[in-house]
Amino acid sequence: MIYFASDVHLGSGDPAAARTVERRFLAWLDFAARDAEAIFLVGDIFDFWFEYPDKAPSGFESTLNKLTELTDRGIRVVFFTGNHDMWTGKCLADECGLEIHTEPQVMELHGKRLFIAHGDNMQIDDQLKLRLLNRMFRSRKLRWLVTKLFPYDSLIRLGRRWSGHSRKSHTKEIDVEMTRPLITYARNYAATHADCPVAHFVFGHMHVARDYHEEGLHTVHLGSWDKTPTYAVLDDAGNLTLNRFDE
Ligand SMILES: [Mn+2]
Repeated sequence: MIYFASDVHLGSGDPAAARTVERRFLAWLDFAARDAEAIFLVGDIFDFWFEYPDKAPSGFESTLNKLTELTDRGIRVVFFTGNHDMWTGKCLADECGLEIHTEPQVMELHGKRLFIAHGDNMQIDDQLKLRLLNRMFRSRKLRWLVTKLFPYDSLIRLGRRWSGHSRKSHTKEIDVEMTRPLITYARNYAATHADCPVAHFVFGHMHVARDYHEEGLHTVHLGSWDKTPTYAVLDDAGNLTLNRFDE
């Protein structure tokens, strides 16, 4: 079995809320690990993650220990960066053993082709501001400069404030229609890659759980974890389903 989750946003909200979500996520990792060959974390697992060359954010020790335990046991854990946690470094990759991807990937899993992406940098060709932000956030030079200009603690403080603000401005109007640009993206992708068809598209980012089917297209949108945790599972026959996690 292969499991998928996104948008856990660990560390967001007040400490009690953050602890509840982390406890839930740890319970889900244990649940998935019972029969998982692989666990895909499809972006925004952390509400704000920024690694300096020699320093990683504190407060996520339970999660990091659990992820390390899983990779030590031989479970493949694949981490797609989201717009809140794209600044990964050796802590997640080397110490926890995660396989990191910063771009959408097409992978063959259980005999099916899957297109997997967080979903934050897609269908934005006509949105100049988002395109600029996307380039800025992904710039290696700028990241290097930030680590020189800002002491670690002040960057983390700033980042957490930005994350909270960004999330609030997004959660106001959550509705299922927000998945439409990603469905359009998938439809276009399918039309231009008819020679090697994708069986399932997996996206996060919109914080709406949706299992969408139309003729020749299947997209799964992983929801956020603040209220109703959802995850997807790919069974050995290559069927992908969206589920709700009840502890
Ligand atoms: Mn998110």
